[in-house]
Amino acid sequence: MLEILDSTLREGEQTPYVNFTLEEKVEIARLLDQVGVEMIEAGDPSVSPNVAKAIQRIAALGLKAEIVAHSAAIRSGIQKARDCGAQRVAIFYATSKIHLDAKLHKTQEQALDIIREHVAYARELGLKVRYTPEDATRTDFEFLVTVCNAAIEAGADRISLADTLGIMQPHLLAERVAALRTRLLPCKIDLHCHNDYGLALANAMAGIRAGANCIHTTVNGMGERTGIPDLAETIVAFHNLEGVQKYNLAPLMELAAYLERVSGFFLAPNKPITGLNAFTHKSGVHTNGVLKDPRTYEPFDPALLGRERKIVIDKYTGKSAVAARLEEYGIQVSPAELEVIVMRIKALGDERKQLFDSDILQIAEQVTGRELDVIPRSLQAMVMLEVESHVYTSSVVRRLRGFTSVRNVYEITGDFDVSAFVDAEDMMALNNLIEEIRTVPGVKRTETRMVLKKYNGK
Ligand code: HCA
Ligand code: CU
Repeated sequence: MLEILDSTLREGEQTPYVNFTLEEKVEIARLLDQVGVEMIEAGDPSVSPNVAKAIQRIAALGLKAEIVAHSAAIRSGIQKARDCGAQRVAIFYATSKIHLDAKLHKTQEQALDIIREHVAYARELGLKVRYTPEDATRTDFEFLVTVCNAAIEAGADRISLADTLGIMQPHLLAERVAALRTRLLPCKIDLHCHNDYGLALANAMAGIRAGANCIHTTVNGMGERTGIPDLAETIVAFHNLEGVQKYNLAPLMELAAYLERVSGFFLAPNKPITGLNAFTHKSGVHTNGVLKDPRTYEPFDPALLGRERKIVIDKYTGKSAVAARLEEYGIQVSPAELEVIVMRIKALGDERKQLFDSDILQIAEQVTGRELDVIPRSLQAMVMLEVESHVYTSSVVRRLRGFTSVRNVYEITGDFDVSAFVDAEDMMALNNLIEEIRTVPGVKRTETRMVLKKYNGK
């Protein structure tokens, strides 16, 4: 059964120009725990004191997920991992010839000793150990087997097959995993697949099929260069395509949005699962199909993620989509009117980059010759008021009801105490009205929201 280690806090913070605060890291860890990932890689404590502090805070939260600290094969790093309260240390040491020669200046024999020694040391400190042969996929296979078995003999119970440069293909990774399975001592195999060719998740899925146990992910696929598999894509792909339904999908959209906010690293609209356009349909053929039965052009129901489908109206649009959009506003048109409306939409769409609902409503109004009450004729606004704590809200409400341009007044909960719907002929009149409302005794502050469009109830 698939396991997930999420490394948003370690690999994800290695995204160019991304740094999280301590509080943000704690929030990310909490949300990941709600999703139910088996392991959270919380950072490498040798990077900085604040990274160490974050691991410590997260380890103390008592989450269900196992908390993993990353470390190079150095004693001080492994000690720090223990001091932070991590349950497991993930020790990485590169094994490919290019890394040994150019970066580490070590022979294979020296590397083997270093790996053995540090895995054993971590076990002495009472830590569970994952060993990562960095750049494993460019490592001589026989040496890879030797090194991993040495790490397992020294006490590692997990090996992370790191495709550090993202050079694998699904069939090749599957072959390697299957071969490792026959040659390695008992251990769990993690897959750490970088996405340099856009194959990270495909590679990881193939690896799981071939006998690996765990996929490393990050929220929004963050990480060095082009990152690693996205958490939401991984979970939804396994949920829908492989029947792995043990994770809680509910926090996934919130996690993606939260990470966008705190990282400044924004998703492309065409990003699968969490991207803006993932459930948006455009061409007449597609929208017509989707309106008749969403299964025609949707791989799965967007409600699975708490999302909604969207239909874009522009020159590609056909009659059924326009009729459906008008219907949303409670507007019925005859087939002949619809024909003309669509023609005009296509004409306008040819001239403009983007059409808005207000354009469509305006066209509908022109074609039908009927005044559509969804288009506000005068300015309408919602003025929200906060009332001084020592003043009776009802006394403010009474005063507001005396204004002729105030249509409805509501007492409400939340940051404001009262909300009033107001009409005004123009901007000046609205401005004057708000000024007047502000002079009502007991009104502490106001905030005004203008109505752009109105939907009538069924
Ligand atoms: C890196 C290390 C690593 C480690 C992966 C792992 C990689 O190069 O920054 O420990 O599973 O990609 O090899 O992220
Ligand atoms: Cu990596």
